[in-house]
Amino acid sequence: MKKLLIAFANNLGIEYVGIAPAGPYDDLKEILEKRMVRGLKCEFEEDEIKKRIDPSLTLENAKSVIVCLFPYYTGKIEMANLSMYTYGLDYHKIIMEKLEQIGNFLTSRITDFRYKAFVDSGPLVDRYLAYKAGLGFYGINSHLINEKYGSYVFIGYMINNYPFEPDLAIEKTCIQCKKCIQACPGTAINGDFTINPFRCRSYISQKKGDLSQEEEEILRKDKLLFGCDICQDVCPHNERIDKTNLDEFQKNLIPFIDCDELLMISNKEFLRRYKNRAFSWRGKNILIRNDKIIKK
Ligand code: B12
Ligand code: SF4
Ligand code: SF4
Repeated sequence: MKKLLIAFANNLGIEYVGIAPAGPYDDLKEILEKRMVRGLKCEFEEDEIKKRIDPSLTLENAKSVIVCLFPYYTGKIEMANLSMYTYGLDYHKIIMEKLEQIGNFLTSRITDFRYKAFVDSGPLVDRYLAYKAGLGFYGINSHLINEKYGSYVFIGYMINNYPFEPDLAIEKTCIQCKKCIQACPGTAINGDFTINPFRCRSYISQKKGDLSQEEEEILRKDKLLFGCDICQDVCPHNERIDKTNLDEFQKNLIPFIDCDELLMISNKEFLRRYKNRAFSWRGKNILIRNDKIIKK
């Protein structure tokens, strides 16, 4: 059955698919508890640690987790003022569609097959699952790095009730050159494979409300209006990587947004034009605010 799953996923263009065990994940519990004590948990994450380490609290009788990588590297675009992960159509939608196709396929093959699919906004910890499923290794910048596509990969997963044989984690880390630590505009990279989200420019660029002077200074250190790519740009593991093989992330790219144009249009019009883009989820005023701060 695992062979059939892999063949079906490959047919959808998903080259990297692996299986993580169904937990509970005691080693992750320790990481999350330490992080909580250090005040590093942010509001974009699931609150309850027990839900993050135990798939069976999300799907009763969970037996394994299918994990897939979705590369999105398109090559550097110099005039870009958006982060690379938002160039293409919203990855949440594209990935969910592919995971649902896998779900339908397995439902047709396995009696009483049940699953729940997630990308980004699910209860579990996506990078941890990809690591456990043998799809990559950790960087000091906290990214999950894949041998072929580097860290420019999204992660999607399906908690399910079929006991697929788990894969083995790759027992290595990045080469620890520390270039990401030196280049990070927010000095957010702690050096122990964790980051401080509140100093991360990506977090600040998505944070609503007024920014402190320090946050504004961090934002001003780069030109991107949304997100931050610096710790990936400088990473040697991203030097000779392949561009995405997925059609959906190769076409319809919007690497640049003109804030003068945004000032002229209503929120409704903004959503009409850009609601299928990951950079639009916090609204247009965040982008306009960031533009003003960066140009100050
Ligand atoms: C909250 C969140 C953020 C927050 C905080 C990020 C953070 N590092 O905590 C903010 C807004 C800052 C953010 C930014 C970005 N994010 Co984000 N984010 C998330 C989200 C929703 C939750 C992250 C989380 O749970 N963190 C908790 C910590 C404990 O887990 P972790 O981040 O995976 O950290 C791991 C390492 O620290 C490692 N670790 C810890 N201690 C140790 C010790 C040792 C020895 C070792 C080896 C490892 C190790 O284990 C942890 C568990 O996996 C995930 C999706 C999800 N639900 O998981 C996406 C996710 C992590 N983000 C993603 C992306 C693409 C980004 C950005 C690149 C976007 C951008 N260009 O601006 C940046 C990158 C910033 C960075 N350097 O991490 C991708 C990452 C894909 C990848 N290849 O790694 C994810 C997985 C979404 C997805 N499904 O594809 N993000
Ligand atoms: S995304 Fe930017 S601000 Fe965040 S850790 Fe990486 S380099 Fe630092
Ligand atoms: S830049 Fe160097 S230290 Fe940072 S993640 Fe890449 S290899 Fe590791």
